[in-house]
Amino acid sequence: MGGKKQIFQRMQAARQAGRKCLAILIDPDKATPHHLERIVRLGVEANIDFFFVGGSLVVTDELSRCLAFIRQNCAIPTILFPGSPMQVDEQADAVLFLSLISGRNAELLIGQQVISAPFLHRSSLEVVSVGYMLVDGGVPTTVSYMSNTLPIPADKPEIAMATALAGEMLGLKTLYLDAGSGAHHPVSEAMIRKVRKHTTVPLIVGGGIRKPERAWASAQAGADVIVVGNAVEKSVELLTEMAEAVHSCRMDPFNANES
Ligand code: 1GP
Repeated sequence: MGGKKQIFQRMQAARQAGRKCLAILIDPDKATPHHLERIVRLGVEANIDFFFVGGSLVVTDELSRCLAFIRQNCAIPTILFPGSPMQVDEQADAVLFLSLISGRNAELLIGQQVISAPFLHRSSLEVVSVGYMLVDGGVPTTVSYMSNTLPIPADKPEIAMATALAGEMLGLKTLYLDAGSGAHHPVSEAMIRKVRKHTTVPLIVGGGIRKPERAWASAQAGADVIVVGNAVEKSVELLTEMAEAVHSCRMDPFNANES
């Protein structure tokens, strides 16, 4: 195990330096070859940090084609963001090994992980464990339906904080606050700030981030990795502005927990 691109170390180093990362989420079912070609080209130009690849419900076999294209055309690290244990492909550099700690569905807390662990152990993929927290984004998303769990209420930062703390205490290497793809409301700055203040591992934030200003504000509030999917799917040019916004944000690593 342990991919050559050392994804976790990159996230951790960015956090320690106060540098912010942009991850573009690609849903293989929606990415046409033309779209993919443009995303990869703009991603290279804008020097984005990661491609997340996956979806809650990947219904075609496009995953492999999508990963092969990215790999052949750029050196940007690709990270699987799997909606099910079936979405494992060694063409990626790493896999987010998600435990849905905001929910009480045992299958998604530990069940699916038990099924996929032996496969991942034998694979070349770097396994990055994630305390995955679904936050109410004002609309039922595919992931809330598919996971059959209740999201954390948007106006309860203290629940997110306690959940995140428990995740870190259990040894999960990263945390992910997700309002879900296509959320009406992204995770609030107050919630991001609260989680940031009480935890020390890299913090990933996504769901419903449509504007560069919002990406910047989420990074400024304490997110280390900003994830954008839908907005760039709809308008690829936005990728450049998103990267500028996220990369222009700096956080004093020594005072990061005070933000
Ligand atoms: C969803 O955080 C990601 O899991 C991205 O969401 O597609 O709304 O940007 P969007």
